[in-house]
Amino acid sequence: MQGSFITLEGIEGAGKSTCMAEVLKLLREQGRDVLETREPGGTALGEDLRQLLLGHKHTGMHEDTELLLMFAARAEHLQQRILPALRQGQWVLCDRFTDASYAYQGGGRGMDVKRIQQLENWVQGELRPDLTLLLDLPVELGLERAGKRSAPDRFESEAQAFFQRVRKAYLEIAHREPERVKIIDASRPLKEVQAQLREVIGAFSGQGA
Ligand code: Z5A
Repeated sequence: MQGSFITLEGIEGAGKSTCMAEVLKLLREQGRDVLETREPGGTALGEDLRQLLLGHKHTGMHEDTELLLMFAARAEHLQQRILPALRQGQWVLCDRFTDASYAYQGGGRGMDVKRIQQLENWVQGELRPDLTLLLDLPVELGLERAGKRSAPDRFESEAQAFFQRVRKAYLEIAHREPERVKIIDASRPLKEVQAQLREVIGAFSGQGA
C-alpha cells in the first residue's frame, strides 16, 4: 500500500506553520497515520544544511550552491524518510518541497528552470506530491505578518520584489497544475482559511481513501 504525499507552500508570512497544524489535525481525525516533516530539513543532515541555507554565515552563497544544497537535503530526506514512509502506507505532510525551488530559486533568483527540472528528475524520479496546498496572499500582507515575528533569516531578508517574483512563480505552477495544486486564500481570517483547508482535504481524502 502506498500513502499520499501532501505539501504546503506559500510566500513569507502566508501562515504555513499555523496551517500545517490544522492539516495534521484534519488528517489525524480521519484516522491517517501521518509523518509530519519539512524542507529544507527533515533529517539530521537536512537540518544541518537548513542551518547553512537559512543562517547568515554564508550570506553571499552562490545561487547554484543554494539550489544544489536544497536538492542535497531533499535527496537525503526522500531516501531516508519520505519514500520509506509512503511505502509503509503512511501519509506524508511536508512543509515546503520542490515547488519552493521553482518559486524561490527559479522565480525569486531568476535561475534557469531547466536546471531545476534536471535536479527534480534526478533526485525524485517520478515522485511528485499528490496534493499541494498553496497558501496565497498579497506580498505586503505576508511581510507585515512575518514582520511581527523573530529576526529575519537569509531568505526573509530579501526585498519585496523578490517575494513578488516568488508569488508569481507559485501561482504559475498552480495554474499549470490545477488538479494537484489547490490555492488557499490565506489573506482571509484564520477561521476562514481553516474552512478552506477542511474542504480541500475532505475532497482529496474522499478521492484518495
Ligand atoms: N526554500 C527555498 O528557497 N527553496 C526550497 O527548495 C525550499 C525552501 C524547500 C525556509 O522556509 C526558507 O527556505 C523559505 C524558502 C526557502 N524562506 N522564506 N521565506 P520556512 O518554511 O521554514 O520559512 P517561512 O516561510 O518563514 O515559514 P513559516 O515559519 O511557516 O512562516 P509563515 O508561513 O509565515 O507562517 P506562520 O508563522 O504560521 O504565520 C506568520 C504569522 O501570521 C504568525 O504570527 C501567525 O499567527 C499569523 N497568521 C497566520 N495565519 C493568519 C491569518 N489567517 N490571519 C492573520 N494572521 C495569521
